[in-house]
Formats: sequence, C-alpha cells, structure tokens
Amino acid sequence: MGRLILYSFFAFLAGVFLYSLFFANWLLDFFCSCGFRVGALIDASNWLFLFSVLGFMAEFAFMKLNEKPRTVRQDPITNPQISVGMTAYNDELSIGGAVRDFKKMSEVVNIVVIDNNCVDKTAEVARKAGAKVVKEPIQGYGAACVRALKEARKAGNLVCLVEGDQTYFAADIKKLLAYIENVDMVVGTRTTMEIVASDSQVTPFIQIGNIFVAKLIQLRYWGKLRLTDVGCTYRLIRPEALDKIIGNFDVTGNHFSPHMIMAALKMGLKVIECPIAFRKRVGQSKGVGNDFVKGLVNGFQMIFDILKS
Ligand SMILES: Nc1nc2c(ncn2[C@@H]2O[C@H](COP(=O)(O)OP(=O)(O)O)[C@@H](O)[C@H]2O)c(=O)[nH]1
Ligand SMILES: [Mg+2]
Repeated sequence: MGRLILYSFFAFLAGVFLYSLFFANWLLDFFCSCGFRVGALIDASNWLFLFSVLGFMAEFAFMKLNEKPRTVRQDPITNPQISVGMTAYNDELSIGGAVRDFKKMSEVVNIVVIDNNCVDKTAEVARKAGAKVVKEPIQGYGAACVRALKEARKAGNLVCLVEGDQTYFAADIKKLLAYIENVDMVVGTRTTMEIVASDSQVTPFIQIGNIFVAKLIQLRYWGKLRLTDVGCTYRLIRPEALDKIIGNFDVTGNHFSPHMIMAALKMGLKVIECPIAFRKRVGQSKGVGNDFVKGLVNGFQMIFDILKS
C-alpha cells in the first residue's frame, strides 16, 4: 500500500517536466522562431497526468476498502534506562564532549562509542570520557549506526542512537523519552528553526532536500507517519522493536537514517518525529555536512531506496 501513490506522484512530476519542455519550446518559437519540434511531448505529458490521477484514485479506493481502525497506545516507561550508541569516525575533537554530555543525564546507563576505523585518538578520548569503545571494521555511516544499535541493545531498557560530533544535545533525550510512551521509535527532526543554530549543517538546501525526500516516504507509507527530516541520526527505540528490524538493514552508507525508518514502518512499528535542537559540528564533517554535491548524491541514494522499498 502506498507504492502506487508514490509512482503516481513520479508520473505527475514527469508530466510536469515534459509539459514545461513543451512550454519552453513554445516560448522559443514565439520569441525567436527557433523552437525545437516537440509536439509529442504534450501527448506524453497528458498520458502521464492521466496515469497519475488514475493511480491516486485506485490507491485511495484500495486504502478505503482496507481501512483499519487506528489505535493509540499509552505505555510509559516508568524507569528509563537508556543505552546510547554513538557513531564516530576520526572524531577526536568532539567525542569527549559528546560522551560527557550524555553521561550527565540520569536516564543514561550505558554509552558505547563505535570506532569506525579511526586513525586518530577517538578511541582513547572516548574511553577517558567514560564510554565503552567497540571497533566496527565495515566502513560507512550506516555500518557504524547498525553496530551502535546492536551494541547499545545489550544494556538498559531503551536504545538511543546518536552521533559523536556534538551536533545533538544530550538533554533532548527527555523530549524523545516523552514521545516514546505512544510509539516504538522516536526520531528527531531538525526543522524547528527556533532551535536549530544558523551556523549548523542545516542549510536551506539541506532542509528543502530533507523535506522533499521525507514527503516521498510519507507518500509511500501513506497515513503511517508525518515526516520532515531524513538526515537526523538522533533517535530512541524500544529494544523489542529494534529486535524486529535489526536483521533487515542492507545500507552501510550515508542514506541509512531513512532506511531504518522504512524498515520500522514495513514491520508495522509506530514511528513519530520530535523536534530537537541542533548546533554546529565540532571537528570536520565526514558525511554530507552542508556540501551541495554530497547532499544531492545522498538524496538520490535515498530516493532510490524509497522506490525499492
Ligand atoms: N560519513 C561517515 N560518517 C561516519 C563513518 N563512520 C562513522 N561515521 C560517523 O557518523 C556520523 C555522521 O558523520 P558526520 O561527519 O557527522 O556527517 P554529517 O552529519 O553529515 O556532517 C559521525 O558521527 C561520524 O563520525 C563513515 O564511514 N562515514
Ligand atoms: Mg553529523
């Protein structure tokens, strides 16, 4: 369910694109009589529009027929014991501060830093700050996240995933905790600009790209969640929910975050977003950061993953 909506939306976009080519041709013809001959474009775009309208209608009819009542769960965690998995890749400048920040939280019972083949002093600094350090030989943000989840799962009664780059605030764990009562997984969103620093990685381009990809997931999993950010690592998940999805990940690269959200939705888990604060990174970005080209490549990888899901 939802796949047809997604494909219909892409057919609509393709229709708009072809139609705009036709319009551009008309403008060229009008102003300089140098337009290219693209009469067939208008036919193709009309067919695409027709397909998208029929697709939307068919999907909505199917959804109406299969509609199930939505229940709300109220399952508070009275004695939260959070085990934090923290990713790190040559993050000696930030990892100490990040570990200390989380150690201050009374709900945090365990911190494990994933050393993803670091060649600097990340492991040493992390250990000194009070974290357990585990080495992950498979290189990549996704591989580091999966290992962080697996290692953090070994302690406590809630699992938290976060980066060791000091962009996230440990105190926000209380916000995630408040939301977990009703769901299986809470994912941060960095779209509430009042609490997102202007010198952080969230540039207008990254924000628009994030929202666009997030809305594609929302189309694909229609009615299951509201999503606005696909690049936020900070999340809290119930261990029993994690057990249902931990074997289903096959992304080791930078597009892991939405991959995990979709894995949860596919298993029928309830996922919710929660606004969190975000600040400038300490040390150099190894991921997308605010790099336009890397952001674009990462966005296409995410879209491909959504189409596959
Ligand atoms: N990009 C990337 N990040 C990794 C890798 N291994 C671990 N990480 C960690 O994953 C997080 C994301 O990377 P980061 O540099 O913050 O990317 P950004 O958030 O896009 O700037 C950081 O905590 C990294 O240290 C890797 O191979 N590539
Ligand atoms: Mg980061």
